[in-house]
Amino acid sequence: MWDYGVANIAPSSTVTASSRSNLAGTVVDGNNTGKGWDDWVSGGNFPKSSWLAFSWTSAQTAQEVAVHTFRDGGATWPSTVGVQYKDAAGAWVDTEVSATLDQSSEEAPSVSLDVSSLPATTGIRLQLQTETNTWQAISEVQILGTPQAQGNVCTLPGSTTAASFYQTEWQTLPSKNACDGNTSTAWLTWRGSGEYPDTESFTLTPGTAYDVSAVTFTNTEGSPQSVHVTYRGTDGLWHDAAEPTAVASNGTQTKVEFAPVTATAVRLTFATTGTFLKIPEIAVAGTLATDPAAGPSIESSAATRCVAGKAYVASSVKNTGTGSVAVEVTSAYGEKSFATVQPGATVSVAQNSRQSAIAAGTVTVTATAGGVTTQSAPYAATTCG
Ligand SMILES: [Ca+2]
Ligand SMILES: [Ca+2]
Repeated sequence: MWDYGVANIAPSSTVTASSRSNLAGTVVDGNNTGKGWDDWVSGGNFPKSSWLAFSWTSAQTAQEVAVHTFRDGGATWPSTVGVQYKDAAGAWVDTEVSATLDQSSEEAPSVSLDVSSLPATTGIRLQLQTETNTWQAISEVQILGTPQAQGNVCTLPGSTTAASFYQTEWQTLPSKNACDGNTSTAWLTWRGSGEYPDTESFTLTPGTAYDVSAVTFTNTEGSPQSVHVTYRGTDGLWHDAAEPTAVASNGTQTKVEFAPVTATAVRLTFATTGTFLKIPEIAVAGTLATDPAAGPSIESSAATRCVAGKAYVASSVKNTGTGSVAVEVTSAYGEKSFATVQPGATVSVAQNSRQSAIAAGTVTVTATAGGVTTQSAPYAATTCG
């Protein structure tokens, strides 16, 4: 089951730490169990208080922070983890959100912090406090947040990239350079050996599902022959998005457009027989995918009223979504169906109990449009006459 509309936005943040900054990146490398960052210092006097901070260039809406600690020969994890966020002025603000970790655990604990009460923010900082005289070790931090609704999926928070190869002889020009919004940095597959494989690939993983419809890039060096765009669907399998397309001459944009596909990853496989490629930016146009199994959006209510001394249950259902829905209203006094309720429209039904007094109850409302939404609308007891 794919988790629609939620992505780990921690890997797209800039991670900083109170100490041992060179290890900070290991808490967002996707490895939840390996040795990551710690606040170890020499001399045996360990910090009782350390922090890890995650910053983004635009405000993010976070729902949950998962902290995976690491057992480094003993209970090398915090006693408590507290959450701060960055306000609009850039100051760190304390919150009530914190977790206590079991110091007697045999296994390194993982904790989940509910941060859904926090405002949208450009930064989240974890305050790590320990009561023991040892270092604090964190394997990984995942921050589940709401991804951006649409745009260039390549540069959106939550997206990560990988490549079959990048020019590593000087530790530079990795695949992420093609998704940093900066045309002066590039992904390069040049090899000093001059021996080139027949293909090089670039894989974009957004962290959630996007409806993707176009890929554009401009090659600047080497002479890749073609590009084949494939995607990983919500079924976990790879499919063709488009037929292989010739790469335009250097300096000219190549654009591959196709009918929208719901993708959890997008891969560009370049034919590079005898050559390499250099691409400053790859743009992947996408819109956040919605769960097709989710039911339609409705609002329902019920109340009682008296007509000629008899109690009626009056129900109304509003279609608050963007497509038409079928609605069924069922109470103890009958049922009523509406085959088509247009977006924004409200339908009402009054069901006669044929009694002067009725007890409190509920009306069941079912709306169907692909998926099914069921709501219960309560009404109070009433006496007429
Ligand atoms: Ca890690
Ligand atoms: Ca770039």
